[in-house]
Amino acid sequence: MILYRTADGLIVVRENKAYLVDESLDELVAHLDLFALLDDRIRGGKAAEPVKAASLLAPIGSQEVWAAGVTYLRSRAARIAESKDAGGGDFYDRVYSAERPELFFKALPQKVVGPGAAVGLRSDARWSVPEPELALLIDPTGRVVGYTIGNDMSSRDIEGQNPLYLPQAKVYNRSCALGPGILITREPPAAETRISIAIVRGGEAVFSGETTLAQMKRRPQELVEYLYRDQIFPFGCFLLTGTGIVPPDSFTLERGDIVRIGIDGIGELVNPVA
Ligand code: DO4
Ligand code: MG
Repeated sequence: MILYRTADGLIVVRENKAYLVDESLDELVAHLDLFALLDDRIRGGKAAEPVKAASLLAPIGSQEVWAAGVTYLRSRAARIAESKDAGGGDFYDRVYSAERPELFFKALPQKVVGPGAAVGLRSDARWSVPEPELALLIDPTGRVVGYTIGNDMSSRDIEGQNPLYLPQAKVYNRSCALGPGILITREPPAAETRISIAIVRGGEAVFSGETTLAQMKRRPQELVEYLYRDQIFPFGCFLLTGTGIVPPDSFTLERGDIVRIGIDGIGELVNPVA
């Protein structure tokens, strides 16, 4: 089942039928068994109007958004290359195989955009890329209760100048997109689940790429264990799990581009670049 946040409230969709949900996303995430609660709503509920794409909002309440980095070989290689003049390459190599993963704070809800809304470029960046990532929805007890699509927008020239500039390269207005909805399931997505991206400029794809979850170096639960060490998340949180697709170094996003990210079983997140 997929949970959508819309201008008319929360809607859960199963087998193409939509059902209104009265609780807020914060209440749902704090529930002991979210899957069972929504299953119950569907069984006892009356089908509502289908979800309208234009009414979709970012599927987030009060959750913080965190992100993991260098969890795919492709990201490791891209980061080593972009930071070699700054001497940062060694850090990325080491974190790829270290026991402790790279985790960084990405966004508060007000910085997150939803489906159809514009993602942003930093005005002082010259080399910007989207990062298509599987996003976990984790409840306050540390259980992964859902999955959505995340775009970890990144300024590669700023990050590459000095790894200590990472927060500036990663956290700015409209630097994170989530959506279109949250897959609520008790089964983790299969290793062969595909993540794909197409960047469209003037009606033509100027970059496209694809990977699978099988390429991810770390298990989601391993990332969650580190994130929840000595931190409490009363409303749960989202965790982006890292990118396995990086465009060639000659590529930078431009205003007006359209970023389309698909993940099997979840849907497609589409955002223009502003
Ligand atoms: O270390 C920099 C960021 C890495 C990242 O965002 C990723 O691998 O997805
Ligand atoms: Mg990333």
